Amino acid sequence: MITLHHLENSASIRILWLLEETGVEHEMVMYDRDPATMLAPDAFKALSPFGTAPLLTDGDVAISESAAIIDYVLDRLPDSDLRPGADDPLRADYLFWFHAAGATVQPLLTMRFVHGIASERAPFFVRGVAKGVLGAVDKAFTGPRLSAAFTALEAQLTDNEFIAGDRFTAADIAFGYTLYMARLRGGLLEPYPALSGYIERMTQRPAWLRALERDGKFMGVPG
Ligand SMILES: N[C@@H](CCC(=O)N[C@@H](CS)C(=O)NCC(=O)O)C(=O)O
Repeated sequence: MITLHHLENSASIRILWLLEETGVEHEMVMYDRDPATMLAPDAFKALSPFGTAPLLTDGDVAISESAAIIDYVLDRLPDSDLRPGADDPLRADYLFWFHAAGATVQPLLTMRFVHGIASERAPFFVRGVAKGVLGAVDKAFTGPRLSAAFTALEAQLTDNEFIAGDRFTAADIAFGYTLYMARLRGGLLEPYPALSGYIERMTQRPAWLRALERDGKFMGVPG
């Protein structure tokens, strides 16, 4: 039996959403973050190869990394159309966007978020310097790359209802969470109407709403 070890306020919500979209049988165990560090608790870290969420176990298997878990779950569902196959016209777009979410856009957002916290928490006598250095990193690297990604996504979602084209795929699950967080933290999607509309549509999907309900407190949303 698959078990989702579900860390509060984390990318684990992606996997809960996937499990709700697919109806794959599973159990869920909830973990709160360590209140002092806001990291995963030791009991969770002991199970996870990198100590991070999402984490899924299946007998002796313990697998983390969102994209790996999505593939692991979809391997059990050969008839699912959530992962366009080799001959599917959506294949190339699917592969690109599915991997872009976790490999490029999410790390950029995380970097920006962590730099923001680092600036705020720096000792007051170096705070100005920290803000200056991290602000320069954002201006030269993180910001332009995020803008390029959001501009490409905006074009894709102006022409298509879903990330990979005309149907819902696992690329929407990968990006849906990432864009949800981009909207939540700092209103980054405001200049992008197609992206904003897209995330509105994604968050009305019954499976997303069921995932939120089961989580019960994701980013302050009551279940
Ligand atoms: N690339 C990884 C990112 C994993 C990651 O950074 N997870 C965060 C939550 S979104 C985490 O586990 N934080 C708690 C910790 O590091 O202890 C994935 O998508 O699975």
